[in-house]
Amino acid sequence: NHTLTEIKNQPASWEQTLKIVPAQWRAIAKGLTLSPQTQFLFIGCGTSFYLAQSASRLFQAVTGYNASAVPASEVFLSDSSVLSRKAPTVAFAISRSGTTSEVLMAVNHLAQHHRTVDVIGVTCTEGSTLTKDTRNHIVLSHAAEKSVVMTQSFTNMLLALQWIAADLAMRPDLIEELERLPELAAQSLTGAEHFGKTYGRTSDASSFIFLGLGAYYGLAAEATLKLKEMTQVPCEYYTTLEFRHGPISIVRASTRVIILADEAHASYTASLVRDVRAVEGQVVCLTTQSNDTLKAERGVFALPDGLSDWSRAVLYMPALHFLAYEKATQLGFDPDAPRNLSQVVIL
Ligand code: F1P
Repeated sequence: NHTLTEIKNQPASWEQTLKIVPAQWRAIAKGLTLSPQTQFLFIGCGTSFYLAQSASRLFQAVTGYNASAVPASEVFLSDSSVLSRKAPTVAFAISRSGTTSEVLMAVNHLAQHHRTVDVIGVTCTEGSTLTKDTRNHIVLSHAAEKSVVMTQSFTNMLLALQWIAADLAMRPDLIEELERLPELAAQSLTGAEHFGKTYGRTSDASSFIFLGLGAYYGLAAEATLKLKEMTQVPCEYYTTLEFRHGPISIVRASTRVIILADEAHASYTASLVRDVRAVEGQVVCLTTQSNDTLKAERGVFALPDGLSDWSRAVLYMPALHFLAYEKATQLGFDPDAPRNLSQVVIL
């Protein structure tokens, strides 16, 4: 069972990522010239696009550089709406396989039509086309997967990009927080699996909504994609408070709303929890142990305390991976063989 093994391997693979990324990044950083106008662009497809979304928000929040994310295809299909010819650009091209067509097409488009853009590949596959087509790349071979669905590759590539952001921002305090993640993930893994069993295997929910804001929006999107890939149950994601503006109309008693709750906005989250309950929806928050505002709302899965909202991001994912895995098991699907999917999509 590859998927389960890869979900459980995250504490160990995160540790390895934190060991190898500093040297890889420093070699790249030496050749980069950044100005206050530099903008960072994150591109990818599928899971790697959601990773790009989350990474761009984490990047801008801590470095102050303008950062954005687009699906890789838009770099060559909607070039002028994506790239500014006025601002110097550094692009991170993200792909586990390093062979997804749109990512390679975007990288080649940049090389031909935007020669001043510095492109940095981020992949789990040494020797892939992406590593051949980019002079600079971050390679996390230990986070590669046998499973079609991406689990540890997502969190490891995100963690690598967070480390890079913290380094660029000269924030040793955040680097220290990131270095605590493997141990915190190991300690909370049993709890994360229990979360998956409770809300995936034992619960009768037949549709799911994932909510997150800021950098957590990309995580909510990825949680949705995992569940969709492994189970095909109806599932959607929204940025947290937007859910009230229309989508809440789809909530029924069989709908499970899962909120990736940050510490900073607990009172807003608590009021949303009450709104969902008022329309008979089932709701659970993923938040920290000491979040008393949300604890009072019941239905809380407690993540370890002591980290900033910024550093905690990847810690939400194992519980959401287990949820998708356990729901697939409940419905009799093989999580290793998702319907209609293959490891790589080639155009
Ligand atoms: C991206 C991706 C996956 C998805 C599917 C096809 O792959 O879209 O997110 O699960 O299996 O490929 P990659 O570019 O990161 O290798």
